[in-house]
Amino acid sequence: MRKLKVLLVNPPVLVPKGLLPAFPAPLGLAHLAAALERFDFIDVSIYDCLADLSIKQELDNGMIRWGRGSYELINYIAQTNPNLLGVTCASSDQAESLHLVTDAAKKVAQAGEWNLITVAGGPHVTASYEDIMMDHSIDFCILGEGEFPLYQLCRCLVFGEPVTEVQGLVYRDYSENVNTTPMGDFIEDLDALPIPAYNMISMEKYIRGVWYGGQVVNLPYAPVFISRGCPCRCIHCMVPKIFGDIVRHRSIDNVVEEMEKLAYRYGVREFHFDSCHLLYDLNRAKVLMKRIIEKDMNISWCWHAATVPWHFDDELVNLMKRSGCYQIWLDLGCGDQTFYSDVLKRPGDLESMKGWVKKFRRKGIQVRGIFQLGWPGETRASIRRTIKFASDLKLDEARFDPVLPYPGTELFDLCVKNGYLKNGLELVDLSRGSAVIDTKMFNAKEVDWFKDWAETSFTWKYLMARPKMLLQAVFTFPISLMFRPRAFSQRARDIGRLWKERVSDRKEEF
Ligand code: B12
Ligand code: SF4
Repeated sequence: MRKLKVLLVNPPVLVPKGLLPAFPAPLGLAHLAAALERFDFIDVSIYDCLADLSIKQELDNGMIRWGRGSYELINYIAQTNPNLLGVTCASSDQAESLHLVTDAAKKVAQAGEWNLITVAGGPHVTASYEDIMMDHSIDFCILGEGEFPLYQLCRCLVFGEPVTEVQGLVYRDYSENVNTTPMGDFIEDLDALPIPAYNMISMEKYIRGVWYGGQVVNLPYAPVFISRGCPCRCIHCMVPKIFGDIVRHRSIDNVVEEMEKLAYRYGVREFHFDSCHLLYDLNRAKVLMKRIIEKDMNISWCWHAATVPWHFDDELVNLMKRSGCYQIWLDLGCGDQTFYSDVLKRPGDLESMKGWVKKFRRKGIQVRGIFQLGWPGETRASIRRTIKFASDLKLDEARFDPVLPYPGTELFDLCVKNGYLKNGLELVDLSRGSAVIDTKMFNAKEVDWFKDWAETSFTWKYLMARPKMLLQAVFTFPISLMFRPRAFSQRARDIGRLWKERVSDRKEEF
């Protein structure tokens, strides 16, 4: 039987000049490859453009493209002659790289006169497939969870089955109209999925944390997924669109088996749980932690996506510590309960977090906070409440980011509907770290200013609550000044603004 050659591509990444790329393993592709590998009629491999970050290209728009580009892709595709090329697009700010890959691929295939089918998938594709299909170098888009539809599409190409049977497929009909087939059921039993094909990506580099911006205390590290889907409706998130609105968990045995394999094969000593749902079901979480302790796995782990304050209890905090947890990231978005529940539509009680942060920190688990500023409908008062809340939480660190509307989210639709993206939105601007939304209350520039203000204000309160560190800062400040005059003038300006803001705050009535 003829085998279908499938090449899955992890595209190069665009990063603003001056910043280093921080891109972790392409888990989506590793999942897809593992799922396809099981079928005799498919020969699947992954081409990871990020396997070589010594290749860089400076672009006119102030971005650097890191990783293998068109030239390397063209050579590789010409040598391997795949029948189907699948490209992932993890986030919308990287859309340009998706088109770069499919464009290069189609050109080689046309020159070599062989028929190459290109398929795009991933979060951005699920969000913006109509725009994506305007590019004729892309034949199909697959929406949401990709394992089953991609397998179905491979069957169509080999056995001549009709593509209209493939679930969640976007295709052009004979009149060039773009059509979509209904998305089918999600994979109910996640244990039925094989362990991701780590052997097909540059795992040795990813686990060393070389391209990862987060903190790792115990290299090598690896991310592990415990669930898919979410019943919540947070306005900034499109997870329910990708994986559905019911949480599907992997069994604890299955999760632990993957962790053990990663530890055995790659010497992984630290695990990152990047799912909002690690503590969604308290009992399951406890069983996982007990298992790690019983097996004496001797690992460290952190929870990166604590977007929602699910219920905690004292036993859980103990188990977290004993099983190796050293850090959690609380990505709460804002610190104003009414705004948090009514506008951001997030579940949970923010006030309860104060006590829990204390308990986590007492146990030696660091708590970092991430907040976003400039939500539509947010007022100066709610921003101030967020900053106060962040300080009151007594976090180890807080980060304040501008709110960014990613296509596919309710937030994006809201911004478009109300004309909050006044200057239009270049997708690449979502990666620059600056605000892009002009709400009724503030323009994007003001939001960037609030971000500086929030950071300065938090640092100030943080130091005031820690006299030892304040003293240290007073001594090291003059020295750091000599080396970082620009940083100093920036901070001095922030403090000036902060002072002005405090004065004008008193005059304001909310
Ligand atoms: C872990 C995570 C991160 C990690 C690692 C990201 C990574 N690239 O691996 C970190 C913290 C670094 C991160 C950063 C960011 N992230 Co993030 N992240 C996630 C998270 C929680 C899981 C991603 C993951 O590994 N999923 C597991 C794999 C198996 O799923 P998957 O990649 O989606 O692949 C499946 C399908 O999408 C599909 N598929 C994927 N590729 C392909 C290709 C083909 C050909 C086919 C057919 C199918 C297909 O099939 C796969 C298997 O079912 C998701 C939310 C979520 N739960 O999915 C957000 C998410 C992907 N992130 C998001 C965003 C916005 C970002 C940031 C831009 C945030 C920021 N402002 O900095 C950055 C950008 C980083 C980047 N360019 O990748 C958004 C993307 C939304 C959008 N429209 O762009 C998501 C969806 C969360 C949200 N808010 O809705 N992120
Ligand atoms: S942010 Fe987390 S809790 Fe909210 S919808 Fe997304 S996955 Fe669900």
